[in-house]
Amino acid sequence: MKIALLSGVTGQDGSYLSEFLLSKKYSVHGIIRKSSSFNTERIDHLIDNNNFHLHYGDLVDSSNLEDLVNRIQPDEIYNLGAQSHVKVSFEIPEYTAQVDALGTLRFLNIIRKQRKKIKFYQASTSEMFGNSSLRSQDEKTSFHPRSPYGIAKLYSYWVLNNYREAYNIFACNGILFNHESPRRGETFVTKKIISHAVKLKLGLTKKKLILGNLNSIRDWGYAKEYVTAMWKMLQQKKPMDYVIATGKGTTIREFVTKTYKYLGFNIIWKGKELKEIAYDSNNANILIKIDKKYFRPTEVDKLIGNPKMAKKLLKWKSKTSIDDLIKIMINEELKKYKISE
Ligand code: NAP
Ligand code: F7E
Repeated sequence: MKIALLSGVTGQDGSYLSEFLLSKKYSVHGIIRKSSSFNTERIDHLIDNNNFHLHYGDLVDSSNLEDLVNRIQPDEIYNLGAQSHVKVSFEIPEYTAQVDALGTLRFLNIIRKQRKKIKFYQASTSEMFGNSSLRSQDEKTSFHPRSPYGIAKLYSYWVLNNYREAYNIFACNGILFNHESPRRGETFVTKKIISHAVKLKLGLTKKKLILGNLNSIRDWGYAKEYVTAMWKMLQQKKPMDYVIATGKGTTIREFVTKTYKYLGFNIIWKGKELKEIAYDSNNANILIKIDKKYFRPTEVDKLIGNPKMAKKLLKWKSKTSIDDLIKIMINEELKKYKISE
């Protein structure tokens, strides 16, 4: 039986990857942080599985990580733990670097010192590309990160490359573009829009949805599919870095329009920049407004990935369209209130 150790097991990707690895008959060990409130909602359904084990730990604590690797003796480590919010990284840049940059170095040093045959997956990100003038980004595109988050992740990308070359460690960067699901954190834009629109539809709120920059373009895929690519990378003969994306871009404005339309609202956009609003064509009620507090000091305007290499070498391809992803997220949200479309 193969053994996997995951950081970030309580997060969106950690929960899907755990399910996937358990289905492949792995023994799955997840690192959870001590929290003053419950943080295991996404993995509660796995806790009774005999092959699923949780351990307290933190990416800022080297001795803890070393102890876990020694005790568990994993075949594969998936480093998914991170302060993963781009806007928050402007407010806590030093902590973001501690976790997102040095956390990776800590794991790589443990592998270097102790057991070189452990395979290592690093959760890299399209945010490393920042503002790229290219139509789409692939493994050869140069980096220009635009946030402390993107910069911390770029450190991890490079240190992994260096350790792979210097010490022959089997390590891969999965350069994943945005991926969403019903398990997405509430403060990311897709989940924020869908949670609000569903409450509005059910008459549970009368409040307006307040958003930031509507013009940015993101390449949104389905998280459940993306975690399979992580595993595939570690099953190849040679360790490499791969872009994982759908290849299609959508603006935040288009995402809002699609979501509201699926729920039966016809919204009309009016005005520009901070004065832009969206109103309901049936009754002229204003549904969406803009507030500059949701803008970032530096924005990444457009990210669209080119997943050609993953398709060729990993035989991996995104299957869920943006419209289907919205439907999946809305229907799960409705289920919370025991209603489905
Ligand atoms: P997420 O839902 O925000 O989950 C982050 C996980 O990291 C949580 O389990 C969190 O624990 C844990 N964590 C935070 N700080 C930690 C620390 N100091 N020590 C140990 N664990 C810590 O993120 P996700 O969407 O699943 O993303 C997974 C990874 O992929 C992250 O590294 C993210 O940066 C990267 N990524 C995500 C996307 C995307 O679109 N989702 C795209 C590219 C890359 P708590 O539950 O206790 O907070
Ligand atoms: O923002 C705009 C915002 O926070 C997407 C993380 O998983 O993917 C994620 O980072 C866009 C940005 O995701 C609001 O300005 C407008 O242009 O959902 P987000 P992100 O920043 O793309 C990458 C690949 C990761 O690696 C990260 O870990 O939406 N936007 N209005 C807003 N964003 C938020 N959060 N809230 C708003 O109200």
